Amino acid sequence: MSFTIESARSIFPETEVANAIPAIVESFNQLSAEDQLALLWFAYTEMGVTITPAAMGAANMVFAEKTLTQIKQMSAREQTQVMCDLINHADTPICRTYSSFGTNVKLGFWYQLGEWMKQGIVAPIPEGYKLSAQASDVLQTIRQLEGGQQLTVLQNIVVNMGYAPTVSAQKVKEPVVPPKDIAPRAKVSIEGIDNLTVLSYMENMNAFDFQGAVALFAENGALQPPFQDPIVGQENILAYMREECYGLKLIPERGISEPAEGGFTQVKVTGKVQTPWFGDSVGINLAWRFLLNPQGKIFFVAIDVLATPQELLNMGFIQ
Ligand code: 45D
Repeated sequence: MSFTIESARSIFPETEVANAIPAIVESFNQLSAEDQLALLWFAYTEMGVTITPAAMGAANMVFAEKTLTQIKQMSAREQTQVMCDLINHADTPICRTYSSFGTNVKLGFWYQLGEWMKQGIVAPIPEGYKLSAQASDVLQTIRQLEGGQQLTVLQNIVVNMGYAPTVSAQKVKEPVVPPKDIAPRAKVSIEGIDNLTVLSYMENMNAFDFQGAVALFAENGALQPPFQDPIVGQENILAYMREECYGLKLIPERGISEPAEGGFTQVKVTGKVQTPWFGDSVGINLAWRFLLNPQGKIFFVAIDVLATPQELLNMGFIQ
């Protein structure tokens, strides 16, 4: 019997994933737009982590400049309306434009609005705004998450705003910026792992050498980001990496490698990832679950946000 992508998804089934995240996003989405806007404001300003302004350089903010200028020139009422429209997935030109942005441009867009809200250039959350009881509950649950999981919630919410008429709405492809400064290559070592494919994967990702990283995949291999369906095929994975992975720093710590059926090898690595938005002030605890084919190519890799820091040590041994 050989693996399919579907069956590969359940390797290392004892891995405990932070399922609180999609659950929170789900209850967040049930709230009124005003509550969502205010809750995000409270969560974001309370987090106390500051965005590295350098990250704005990494995002291709030119795509959002026209829309941002347009919003800046609106009346306070119109500005609030635009923000509620984005939350409500309304069919407006701005919501359509927003949906065409890549993840980092969406984050940069809200970062800019947030700065303008602080400066009074964009309508702030009304002073003394009182969240509904449900919204207070959601905020309380977010407060109890660890920093990396809070960021994942915010990112998830921001990515899903706007209006995309069909699933395959044409994305404005972020131009393939020739590898910015290809980060200097550094050797990676992972306790318990000497598999060259896995080590090169980490090294290539950290060097933003996405061609190199994708060449490690089987032609029909797949990469499954946290809480998403697998992205299948080298070409799709490359496009995804170019859009989402500049500036990420992968910090694998330890792992386990074992034979699987049909000559495949399964490798689980745990560690952290840092996002360019927050630099080394926040690490997200992750697992990479690799399934390598008999030729040593990546048939499947899942990236999971871990439920607890203890999961960093969970290699699946019977305790
Ligand atoms: O609505 O190996 C206001 C892959 C109020 C690739 C606001 C990976 C109003 C393969 C405050 C203005 C990528 C899968 C909003 C690895 C309002 C691979 C603003 C994993 C919204 C390792 C809010 C990488 C703002 C991972 C500005 C897991 C919020 C990366 C900003 C994870 C939030 C990265 C920001 C994460 C969140 C980044 C900047 C979780 C950034 C999160």
